[in-house]
Amino acid sequence: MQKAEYLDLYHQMVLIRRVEERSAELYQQGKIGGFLHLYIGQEAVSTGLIAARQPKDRIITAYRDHGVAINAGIPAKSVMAELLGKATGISKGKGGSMHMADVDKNFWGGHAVVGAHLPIAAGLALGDQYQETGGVTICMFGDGATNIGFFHEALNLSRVWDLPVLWVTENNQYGMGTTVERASAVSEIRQKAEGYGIPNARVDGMDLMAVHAAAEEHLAYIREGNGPFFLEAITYRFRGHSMGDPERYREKDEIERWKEEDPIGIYRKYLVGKKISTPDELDAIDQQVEEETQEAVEFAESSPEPGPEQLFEHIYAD
Ligand SMILES: Cc1ncc(C[n+]2csc(CCOP(=O)(O)OP(=O)(O)O)c2C)c(N)n1
Ligand SMILES: [Mg+2]
Repeated sequence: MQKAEYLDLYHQMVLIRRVEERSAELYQQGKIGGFLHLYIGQEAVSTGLIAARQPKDRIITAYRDHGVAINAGIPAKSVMAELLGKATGISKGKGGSMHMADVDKNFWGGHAVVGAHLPIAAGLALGDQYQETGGVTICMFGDGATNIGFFHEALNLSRVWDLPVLWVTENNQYGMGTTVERASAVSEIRQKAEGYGIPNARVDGMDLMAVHAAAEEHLAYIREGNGPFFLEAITYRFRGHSMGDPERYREKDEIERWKEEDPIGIYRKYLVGKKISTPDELDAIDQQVEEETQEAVEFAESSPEPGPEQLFEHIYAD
């Protein structure tokens, strides 16, 4: 990668972090309705994956999707406006936190029902295979989603039909307040791919460069026509499951230990250690992100809400 690309990835991770910190404040002020699931702590996973994709590769994820939207190239102001339910939002203010999407950027959402987007990913990949586009579908989902029937149906078919899908489980150790060990028969989630004959690997999801290298390798493998690959990214969410989670299921010490592995901190050290950048240069990016986030908040707050006539728009395809 060129220096500008390294810095762009830093910019993306810091932007996700700041946009989400600000959205947590706006939520507490009652300006965001519904659920709000923050990606803070997990930024390196989608940043690394999406940096390795080609524009023809599709992305689909669950409800922890604000960061994924930013990585997919959706401007912070469109994400923020969507969070506030404004007409200028990426889903015209009718999707909200869990339903960010932009097909022009090959970002297929944002899905609220746990595991439900995995069969959709298989369908997208089937379309690409049929039309010989050479595109790969990158499908991200939580550890909890791997206990759901959809997961097993989708993985099975992806092998039967050798679909071009990169399955990525973000093992953040919990499904809401339940530890992986309490809900999953195997705690090394990638083992579940073995049952469907899908090659698999684990990666440190706090290390952007490790995720990026893994994504490049596995996307190339899939593109060669080998069928699906399964990647387990080991990660952690620093905030509650969603806003208002009392977090009685985990110790403060555990959160603090994981914060020492902050993906942004690790990447800063990498950039400075490898002499790709300097602390001053990175601080300047932090400042730029601060301004960009402030502009996004102002844009969202001053945007109009969708009118009542919008209730009947975008329900059926023409
Ligand atoms: C089918 C279904 N069952 C239950 C829920 C409620 N629910 C929302 S998030 C969640 C936990 C999912 O955990 P995981 O897949 O690990 O994702 P994470 O929140 O950790 O990113 C549950 C059970 C839901 N949205 N859909
Ligand atoms: Mg989880």
